[in-house]
Amino acid sequence: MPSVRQKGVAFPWNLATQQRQQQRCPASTSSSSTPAPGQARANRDSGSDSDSDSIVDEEIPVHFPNNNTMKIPSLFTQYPVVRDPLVTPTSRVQDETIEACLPFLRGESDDVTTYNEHGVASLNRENHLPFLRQWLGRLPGRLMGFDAGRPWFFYWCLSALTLLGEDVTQYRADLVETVRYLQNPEGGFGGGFGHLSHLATTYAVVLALALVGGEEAYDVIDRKAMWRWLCRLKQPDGGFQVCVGGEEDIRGAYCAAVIITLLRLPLELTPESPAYKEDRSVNLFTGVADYVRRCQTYEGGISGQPNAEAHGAYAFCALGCLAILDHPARSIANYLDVPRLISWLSSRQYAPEGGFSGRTNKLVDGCYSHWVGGCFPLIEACLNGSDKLPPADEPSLFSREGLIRYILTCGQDHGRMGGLRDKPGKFPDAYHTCYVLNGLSAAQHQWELDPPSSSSITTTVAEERGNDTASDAAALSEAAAEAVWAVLPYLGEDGPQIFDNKDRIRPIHPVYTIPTRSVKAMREYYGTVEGF
Ligand code: FPP
Ligand code: ZN
Ligand code: K
Repeated sequence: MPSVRQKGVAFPWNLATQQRQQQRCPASTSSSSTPAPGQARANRDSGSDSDSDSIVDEEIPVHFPNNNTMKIPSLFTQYPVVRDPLVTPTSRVQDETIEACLPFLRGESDDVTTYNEHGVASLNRENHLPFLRQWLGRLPGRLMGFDAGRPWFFYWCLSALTLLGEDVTQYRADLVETVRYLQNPEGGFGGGFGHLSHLATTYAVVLALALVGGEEAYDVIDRKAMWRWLCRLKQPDGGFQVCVGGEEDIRGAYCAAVIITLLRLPLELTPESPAYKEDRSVNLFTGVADYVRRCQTYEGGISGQPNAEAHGAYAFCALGCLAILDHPARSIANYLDVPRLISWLSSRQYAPEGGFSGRTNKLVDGCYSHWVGGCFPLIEACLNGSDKLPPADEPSLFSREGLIRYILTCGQDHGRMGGLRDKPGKFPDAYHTCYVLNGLSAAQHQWELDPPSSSSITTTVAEERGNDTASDAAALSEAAAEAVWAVLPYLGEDGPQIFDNKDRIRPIHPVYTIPTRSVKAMREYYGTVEGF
């Protein structure tokens, strides 16, 4: 057995792990019972203090007592080979997280009823569905604290149900009657009845209405008031406040861009806008891309505001926003340092967990399956359409296998409760159910966006006039919204499909995070309504 102890340098973490594992697995030293799956795994239980030289697990597949061999690459079953030996509170919680995930990843968790031959659990669809439906019903009084975020529950649940293949048009009438009273006459939707309009809750309402679809849903939105309200939120530095007088951040910019293009609002500013200029040289999209650019940090990731800490949730907002303003091959390539962003995004994926963290030195969490995982289709569209950047030379820029393993083993409640979650030990909730499924969908599909056509009028216009007038900006974003994102199931060039076919969920639009047909139907409707 090879030893990694050379010239007096030891790797104490593996020793600690091994000792912890021995403590946790008394069965390995007793001959009384059949070992649980994985306990017969080579090397793992054989260590003793006298055997402390053999402290790195060998790459041996996990063997099972029933002669069934689960094919789990050792990358996902053991501690990373290279680690910083400095112990800090951060490294401790990281190790605790690995310990909590390993039984799930190794095919050993008693919570999981069925593991397939790849050591992957099946999607607990039959319990996720009622879990989601319950959050769309009447909620008990103790949940009153969520009042300010009610629209989020509509979007999270309707979106997750849609990903699972449910027809959500049955919720249309109830949704319309509920959100009608969240809308303010001065534009936008608040979280609860009588609440101030907020960009996040308005974004959630608009997406929820798009998901249920239909004229009744589209007609509930007062688009003219919405446009006036957005003009008041637009700031001279290019960004958007999230509510009148509130904070300005990149969520605001992304939510505004989504709302403007789904509702096909004009880009001209009202004189009430803090960004208004008499010469009309400023519109709703002026300076947005530059605002996003200022949010890229020294780490390569994106922060919520210029000069703050990079976080995965903001990376998605940044890329989504740029992909709305123009074709990602131009907007992302022109405004962000793409290689450094890819490096930062890649660093968010951890082994052995396989899932993503939201920021440097923090823990894996299922919701980043979307916030970080959802960045990759946009990055790929950028690379493949750009002649300034090299094409993505890998079939995938992240380990889809790792993400799928994390989601299906660690990221779901495997029991009757259903729902998806942050990590083992955490309770599932509607937010995580939505975004973990979004991430699963991103990992299971592959997107192709037509490259920008260099001969198109919009490109010429953008290059010649610097994309400053409202009509130029409108032409570019119009083309971006109409561009066809072709989707294929990702079959994997790096091995067999590790999940069961029945667990493939629906694809969603990589920018708008709702099905492409919902984006189309809503935009088509507002394109045909008389006047504005
Ligand atoms: C840190 O939480 C989280 C953030 C700084 C950003 C949260 C923002 C979003 C999830 C989405 C915003 C997007 C829209 C479209 C409204 P934490 O410290 O609890 O988590 P961490 O340890 O994983 O960073
Ligand atoms: Zn989370
Ligand atoms: K390219």
